[in-house]
Amino acid sequence: MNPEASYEAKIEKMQFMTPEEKFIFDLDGYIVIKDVLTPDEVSELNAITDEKQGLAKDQDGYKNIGKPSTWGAPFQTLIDHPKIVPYLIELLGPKFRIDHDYAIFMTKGAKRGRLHGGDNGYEGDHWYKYKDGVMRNGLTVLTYFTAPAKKGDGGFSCIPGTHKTNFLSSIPQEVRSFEREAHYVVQPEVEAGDALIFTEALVHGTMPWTADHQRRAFLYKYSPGHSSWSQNYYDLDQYENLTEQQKRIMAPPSVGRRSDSVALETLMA
Ligand SMILES: O=C(O)CCC(=O)C(=O)O
Repeated sequence: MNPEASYEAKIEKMQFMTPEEKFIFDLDGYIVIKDVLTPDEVSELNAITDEKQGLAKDQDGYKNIGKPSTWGAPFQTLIDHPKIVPYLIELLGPKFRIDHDYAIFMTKGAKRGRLHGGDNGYEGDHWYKYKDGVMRNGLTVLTYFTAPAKKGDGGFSCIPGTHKTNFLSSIPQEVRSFEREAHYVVQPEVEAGDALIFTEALVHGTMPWTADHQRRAFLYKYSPGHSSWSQNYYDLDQYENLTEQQKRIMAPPSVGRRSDSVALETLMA
């Protein structure tokens, strides 16, 4: 076969992220993508959320609910939202798969997870690599926001650049637990409709929520096609009208003859 005709050769020439976006992700280990969802999409997702979140156990203002992707078409679409797919291909490769998804809701005063993550060398799934112009990641999180997180509101926070740190074990415990503020811990600001992608190789966590409005974040987590963080794979029977592309993205991990998640014709359209 003419190697020029291969999928890899063709997509190598495509721009999935701008040079500046690649620079930012490589530098920081995360990137905020503005205005991924329209105001109408945000309203639709919030209306469904109002109904669904009542089912979850409230843990002192914190709720974690599994599989929002099963909450109907608007949430199913988030699996392969067209504005997000280019980032997934660039960061996880053409055979990326969805690993698991869940929602986080927090009300004022709610506290949760310490700073964690990072490529600690033994967990295996939290990694970031760069070679010859190509970035690749292990488990990678795409968070959609349907409520804003302004400066100081709390929620997602991280230590930019730690996906490449050589001093992971040197982060003080009181910084990890948010008991001591440190200038190198940041809480990225987002608006409703924005999305944020980060590699689990980045040190990250959940700052206490301080805003009057509820935090609403939907975490769709992806792996390269050959790996899985979760012990469980997607049950397609829980979904209606899945597209062939979504079925490929939801397939269990594999290596040999795995289909590309997004067909070349779709990319070139
Ligand atoms: O968005 C957040 O609150 C952080 C989520 C988190 O810690 C994770 O995905 O491992």
